[in-house]
Amino acid sequence: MKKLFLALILMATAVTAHAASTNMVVNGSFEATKQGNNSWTIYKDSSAASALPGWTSGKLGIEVRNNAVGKASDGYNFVELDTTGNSFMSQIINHTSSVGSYFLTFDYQNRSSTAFDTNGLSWQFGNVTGVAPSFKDYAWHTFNAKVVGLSGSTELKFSAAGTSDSYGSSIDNVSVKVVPIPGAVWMFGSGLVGLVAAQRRKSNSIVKAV
Ligand SMILES: [Ca+2]
Ligand SMILES: [Ca+2]
Repeated sequence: MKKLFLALILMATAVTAHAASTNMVVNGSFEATKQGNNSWTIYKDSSAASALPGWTSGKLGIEVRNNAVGKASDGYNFVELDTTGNSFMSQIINHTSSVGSYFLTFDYQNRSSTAFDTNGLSWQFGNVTGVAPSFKDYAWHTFNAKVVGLSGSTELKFSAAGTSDSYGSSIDNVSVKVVPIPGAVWMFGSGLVGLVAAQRRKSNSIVKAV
């Protein structure tokens, strides 16, 4: 019985940890598109065939690059939102909750060999907005934000900022994950303790009946 109890607790811990580590963003690393090495393409919502999976684009589309003017921070592809001018991309994140907390994370990089003021990025998740810091280098930086109090489905949106001139910053590795609730594993474990105890009482009563 002790082995069964330990196995159930380990299973509960694994299930909770998996829920907390699941990325709620579809195609957050932009790898769903087979973009040729050292190439780029602008994707728009005008038809399903030219849309970027998971994302809604602004009128000027979303530019996907593979090893072109920089390298991805995760996988092969990354995106730029100053395509032929400043554009945006958005996605509805489902199954968010007003009682939950969420970590938004993404990687941001100034476009190499361009003036810093031609780059820039703003983001919005629910009613929370932010601007990526103006890093004075051309390296990838990871940006984090903790967001609380969301409704059942929440829009995540990134918009190009800075000068609208077709040269913009790079984005990759976008994720939204549930912030683990302290004690959630304990509560789940406590429930299993009760379940195991009930099974033990039931077994004893059966033994006595026999
Ligand atoms: Ca990527
Ligand atoms: Ca620009």
